[in-house]
Amino acid sequence: MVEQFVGTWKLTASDNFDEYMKALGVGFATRQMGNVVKPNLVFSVDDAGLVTMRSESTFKTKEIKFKLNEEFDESTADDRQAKTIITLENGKLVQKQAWDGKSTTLEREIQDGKLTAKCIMGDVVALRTYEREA
Ligand code: ACD
Repeated sequence: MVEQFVGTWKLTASDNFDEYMKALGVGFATRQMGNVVKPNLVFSVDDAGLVTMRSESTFKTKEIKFKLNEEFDESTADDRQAKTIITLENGKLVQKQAWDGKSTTLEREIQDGKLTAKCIMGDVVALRTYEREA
């Protein structure tokens, strides 16, 4: 159920994210920002099943609106123009982005009340942990 993600989450831990950004091809200056910024992640869902996922930070705020299983155009925080599709697999929200013949997957799930985002690019995996805002 996508409802379990609804609410406001704040980043509390980030592991190997620099390597993930390098694998994406993100340049130095943007990586410096990516490494220090602690975004809030805000999920909501409306009656029609339209999901809004917003990543808010002092560096950049990005919002996507999507329906599960329906491809859409996404402009990412590091300015990739991707074709994205998000599915729900065993409670895991799986976001697949494709651009320039490449692809990456972001898997978000709730574990022990925390939201984890596993960022996968080839054999590089980063793990980011979010906790509910008090
Ligand atoms: C997450 C991971 C989201 C990963 C998104 C893009 C990765 C590539 C580069 C990011 C560079 C800088 C910004 C990093 C975080 C700021 C987020 C603000 C807007 C999205 O979901 O944790």
